[in-house]
Order: sequence, then structure tokens, then C-alpha cells
Amino acid sequence: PKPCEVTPAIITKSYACQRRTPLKHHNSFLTEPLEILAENAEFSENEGRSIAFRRSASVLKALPRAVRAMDELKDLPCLGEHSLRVIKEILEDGTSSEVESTRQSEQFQAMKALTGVFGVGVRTADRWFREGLRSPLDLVHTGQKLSHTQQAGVQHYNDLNTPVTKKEAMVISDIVERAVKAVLPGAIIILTGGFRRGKEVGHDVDFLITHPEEGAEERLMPKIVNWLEDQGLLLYQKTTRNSYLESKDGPARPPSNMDRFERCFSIFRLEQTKVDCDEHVDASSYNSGRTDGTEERHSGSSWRAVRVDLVVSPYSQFAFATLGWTGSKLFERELRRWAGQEKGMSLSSHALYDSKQQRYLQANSEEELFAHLGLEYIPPSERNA
Ligand code: 8DG
Ligand code: MN
Ligand code: MN
Repeated sequence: PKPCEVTPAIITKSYACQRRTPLKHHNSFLTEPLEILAENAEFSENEGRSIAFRRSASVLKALPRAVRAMDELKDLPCLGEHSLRVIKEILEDGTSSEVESTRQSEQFQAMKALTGVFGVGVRTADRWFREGLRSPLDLVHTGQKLSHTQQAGVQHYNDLNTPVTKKEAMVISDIVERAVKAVLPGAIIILTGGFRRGKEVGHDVDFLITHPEEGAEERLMPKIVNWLEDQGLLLYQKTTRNSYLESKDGPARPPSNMDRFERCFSIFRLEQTKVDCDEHVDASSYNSGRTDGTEERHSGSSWRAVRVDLVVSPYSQFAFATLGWTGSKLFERELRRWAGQEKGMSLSSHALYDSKQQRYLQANSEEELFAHLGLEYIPPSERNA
């Protein structure tokens, strides 16, 4: 023990779910480059490497001040040799040559553009890249066979790559609330995902829906979707029904991070009020003149496409689902790793199973779940790992 030295408590906390990670922190100049390397590792399907970079970045996000010298890092967990080398270079030169060459590389840029199409994963993007395709426009021009999801993704590419603002999320919240209340009075709707963690912008808007009367939520999604479709609010939707009861995953083997709730991946058609548009551009010429074929144009009216995820959970699983859908993705992954490795438990968005006691643990709130897991409660705004 070093006397008189402020040792941040973080040194003993190697799981992100043990730490408080605020949205705004002091080390973006390091975490952003490390996350480029993480993303690049994902593009090469090197998951282990990607997680290692994400964990390093996450530790730095939890620090109370900006890192200025390498010796400030010596007691921190999760910082591997490669991450330390990158950090050192940035501290000394201002940038990392590896990160900058990655950023500039044709493969990274193409993979970023191609995986930026809704419905396109790393596998597909990589195949296209090896076939010489570089952008969504190349998909159109070479007449690639696309799924319905990918067609919607290409069509609305620009809108879906424009960050969703908090204000837009609130407008969508009102719409979803009206839809759900119309088809199932008494239902409860919460905003999950990044916006629940306090983010100012997001890539989509996530909602979790339940009803205090167990069973009342069954087959709810098609009704919500019909209501929205009748109002002309949906540009695309894909509904999957709940398959939890018929699943054979077993308590000790949760199906990775995919859950089995009734859900809907959708694209909303969001009307934009005149105030939101550039006031100097007349509505009829707003965004007109596009000939690139990636986006259907909003001639005449002004609207934009926004990705929305809807999930329905039974009331008895609501706490688990809330915790599972609030994120961040790394925080969720770390929670499951903590449960398995440190507690002999198995956590999913449906349940928590204690292998030692050989029983499921019930919970009515996120607070109870953290308590079952032997973790200090971390509020959503500090789950930005
Ligand atoms: P963003 O949209 O602002 O970019 O960030 P986000 O809200 O944190 O990311 P997200 O991709 O919308 O995911 C929100 C949370 O939902 C995240 O913690 C991961 C979780 N999630 C999925 N898919 C699934 C799934 O199939 N099952 C479960 N349990 N969670 C999922 O994205
Ligand atoms: Mn989200
Ligand atoms: Mn989402």
C-alpha cells in the first residue's frame, strides 16, 4: 500500500459492471482511437481482440481525470500490451500511427460504409468487399441481391446514418405511447438503450413494453404494428414473436445476448416540423436533386427515416429485460461475464439462474438484480462502459 497516494478504487475493479462509467469523461482522445482498433478487429471477426480494446477504452472512461503520463496507468486493470503501446504513442506524439493508418485504410472505410447499411453484418460486408464493392452505391449499381431489410437499409441509408436527436426520440416516444395505449390500455412503456443512459443522440430509439397483468402482453406487437401502419408511420418493420417458452437453451446456457422476446425492428417515418428544417430552404427543394439512388426523397413534405426497436416482455421478466436492453453493449457483456465467472450464475434478459442453489432468482427491479449479483447498484447514466 502506498501511503498518501490517491489510488482510484478502479484498480481492483476489472469488470465494467463494477465501475461507474459516465457518458462524458476525460479521455476521449485515447478511447476514441482504441475504439477504432476495436471496430477494425470486429471487421476482421477477431472478437477477442476487439473486446480487449473495448475493455481498455472502458477503463479509461471511468477515470476521474485525463491521463497525462504512462505511470498513471500502472495499477489499472484491463490494459493490455497493445493498448498501452497505442496510448503511449498518443501521449508522446498526439496520434497513433496504427490508428491513423487503420482509419485511412480502404478496407476499414469500406467495411464501415457497408456495415452502415441496416441489415448488413460483418460477414456480408466482408464478402462484398472481397468482390470489390466499397459503398452502398456500389450495391445499387452492381445490382446485388438484397434482403428486404437491406433494401430498406440502402433506400434510407443517409437518414439512418444521421444521428437521432433526443428531441426526435421524444417525438417517437409520444407516438409509441399513443399506439400502445390505444391497443392495450394500462401498458407500461419505457425508453431503453442509449437514451435511457442519458445520451444526447443515438443510432436508433429503443423501447420496452409490458403490462402489469401477466399474459396481457401476449401477441401485443402485431396490434401495435397494425396501429402504426394504419397511421402511415412505418416505412419498414420486421416482427419476431416470442420464442422463450419453446426455446431449448436451458438455464445455464443463455442464448448469447440474443433474447427471445416478441420484438419489432422497424423504420419510422418521422414528420419533421418546419422549425427542424433549415428555414432558408423551401420545403419542396429540401434535399431534392439527389440522384444517387440511396434515398427516396422527401419532395413536397419533409420527413425522415428513423430506426426504432420495440420489445415486449412479460411483467415477471420486466426487470431482467430492462437491465438487458439498457446497455451499453460492453456493460451487458461484462454483467454476464461477472455472473458466470464470479457468481456461478447465468444472466439473460429473461432470467437469472443460480447454479449453486440450482434455482432461478426472481427480481422486480434492477436494484434487486444488482443485489442478487453481489454488485453495487449502477444507475443507467453510469452504465456507459
Ligand atoms: P445507440 O442506439 O445510441 O447507438 O446505442 P445503444 O442504444 O446502446 O445500442 P443499441 O444497439 O440500440 O442496443 C441497445 C441495447 O439493446 C444494448 O444493450 C444491446 C441490447 N440488445 C440489442 N439486441 C439485443 C438482443 O437481441 N437481445 C438483448 N437482450 N439485448 C439486445 O441490441
Ligand atoms: Mn439504441
Ligand atoms: Mn437498438
